[in-house]
Amino acid sequence: MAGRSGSGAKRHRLVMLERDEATPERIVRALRSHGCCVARNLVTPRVMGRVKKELDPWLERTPTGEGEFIGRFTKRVGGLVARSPSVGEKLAMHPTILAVMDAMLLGRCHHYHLSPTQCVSIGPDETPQPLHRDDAIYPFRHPGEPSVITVIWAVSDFTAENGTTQTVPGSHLWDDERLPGPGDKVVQAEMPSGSAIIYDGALYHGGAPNFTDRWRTGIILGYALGWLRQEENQYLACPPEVARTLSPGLQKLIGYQLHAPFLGWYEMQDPIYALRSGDGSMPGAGELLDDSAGDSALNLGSSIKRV
Ligand SMILES: O=C(O)CCC(=O)C(=O)O
Ligand SMILES: [Fe+2]
Repeated sequence: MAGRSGSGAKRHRLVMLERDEATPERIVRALRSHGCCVARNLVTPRVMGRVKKELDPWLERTPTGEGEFIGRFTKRVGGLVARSPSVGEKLAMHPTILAVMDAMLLGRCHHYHLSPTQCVSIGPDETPQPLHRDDAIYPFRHPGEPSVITVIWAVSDFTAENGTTQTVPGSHLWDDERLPGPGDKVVQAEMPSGSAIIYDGALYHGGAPNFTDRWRTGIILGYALGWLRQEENQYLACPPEVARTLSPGLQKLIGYQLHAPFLGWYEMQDPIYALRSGDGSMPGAGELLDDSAGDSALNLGSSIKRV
């Protein structure tokens, strides 16, 4: 595909934008060219302070994991929309982030949805996480149009010493055979608390080793095409009784929304029905076909691996 077929002579980099420069247009340009972009200080210390307060009790009661990929000195807490109102309403629904997702994902779906939500707290002595692609959970060939865009929010400062996310700029353009090697430039996403790194799910990246005696805490929020299965099961993480308390936009973002023409129905209704009903009455089947579905340009055939 033109523009995504190789690294060429271009020097790839991790684009860093200050809050006032971090317009959706500039972030999208960086994502298309380099696969990654840092928006510094995108939310205020007050917002991140609230996020931290809501998540600390969950981190305290969560043990470290056990595995090369997930780490042995790293804590991971999911279900963040249910567990932290500020993560849902202030980070997942951040207007700049949503505008970026509109531009990056709406060409191939009628709406996108939140896929994984995970707080990742990397402890002292943690070793590097293997470099990987977040979109490897889906059987698409690379290079191709993005199916996943990930945002990692810095709750604590991210530094070169404490395990910041590391990236291989330009690697979103690589094919499926090429893997990161010694000749590839790995760039650390150093950024203060309240910043976010946004990257194409095809970009090679991973958590870095933590050489300090403090925890590095970040929040992964992935957004995926609305017709793909979400990485984290949002209906278990956020069942109707919890989802009912969220704003309508966030309810839709986590998946309580029909994808045209009729994907994801419940009782033959748009799944938002599950949040609005509750008196025990049965609905008649609804006519779910959406007229706009006919013109959807979901041109998938050549980009899906044979399965
Ligand atoms: O914590 C990080 O910096 C990266 C984590 C990550 O990429 C992952 O777990 O998929
Ligand atoms: Fe990742």
